[in-house]
Amino acid sequence: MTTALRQTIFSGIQPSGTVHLGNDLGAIRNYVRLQESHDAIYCIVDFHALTSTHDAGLLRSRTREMAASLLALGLDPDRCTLFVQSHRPEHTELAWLLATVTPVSWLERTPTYKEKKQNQPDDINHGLLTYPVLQAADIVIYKATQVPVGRDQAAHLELSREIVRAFNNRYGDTFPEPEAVYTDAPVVLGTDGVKKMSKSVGNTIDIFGSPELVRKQVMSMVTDTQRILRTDPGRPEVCNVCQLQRFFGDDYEDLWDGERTARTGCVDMKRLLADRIVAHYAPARERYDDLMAHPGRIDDILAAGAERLRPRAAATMDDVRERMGLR
Ligand code: AQP
Repeated sequence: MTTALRQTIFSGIQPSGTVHLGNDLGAIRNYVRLQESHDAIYCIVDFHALTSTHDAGLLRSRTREMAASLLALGLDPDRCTLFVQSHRPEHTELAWLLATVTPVSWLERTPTYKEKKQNQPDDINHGLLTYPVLQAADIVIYKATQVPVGRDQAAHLELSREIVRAFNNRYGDTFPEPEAVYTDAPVVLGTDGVKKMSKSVGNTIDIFGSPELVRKQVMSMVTDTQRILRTDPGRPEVCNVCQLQRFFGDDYEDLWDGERTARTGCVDMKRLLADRIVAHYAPARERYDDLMAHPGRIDDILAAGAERLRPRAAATMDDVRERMGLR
């Protein structure tokens, strides 16, 4: 793998066990695409997950499951580096150093922090507040310039850029300002058709779930709420099922036409979408099952990824410690 002339990209994903359609269409598709052209580094962010997952066994198994999911969806350890955040502890050291240039007010205004405060009122731990600082450290420790993410991460990315600016202002030009890279589905709506597809909302389509589960989730999707009768014309622009058809076949315009003219009904469209999603992810599901039957293979890939990054993380930390007077 020639990385010298390639731009570095970095993205992290939480070890939440199940990958949903929003993760794939909003981010993972870009991970797979960009590993061909970039020095691509992908990280399973278990330190971040500790802000809401407190069961050690669960975190361990979810970390492996997330690795298997990413590999099954197309990440190739010969084309990218896949590793686990806690296997490169330099991330947390850098996060502390970046925290010293980050005003608390920047963190308190982060939308995800405000959301989490509402979602887990009994567990507003310090990690939730400083999450974006660790995220900035994850990205800049490898001097990544681009970050493939869904649009829900836009505020965090902007904060990473501000933190980089603050650090560079104080200690001299050290880190590039990272930019977000979006897919053509930067925000995938959930089955409720209103909120972003999200595990904590419970509106997901679980792409590695059983075909029965995927069908059930798709059939529960809210469509065009103004289309009451089967004979009413549909509005594909506002129907989430129609929107998702764009990613599973080349005939979506034809399908949309069927909706507009009431040639097809919402139930027909949902059945078709469910069949297509199940068929599309069937090969990945098989690869996932195969990987999970050989956990040693997954662990070896993750260990090799962390090891490959050791000299890069060390070089950045040497430079940063020098600049900050820690020698
Ligand atoms: N609905 C979405 N549309 C587009 N992109 C999305 N991403 C997540 N949901 C959508 C992107 O997927 C990547 C991994 O995100 P994460 O680690 O934050 O994943 P998550 O925990 O699975 O996201 P959830 O479901 O929204 O988690 P909760 O509910 O726990 O907060 C990121 O690039 C993200 O933008």
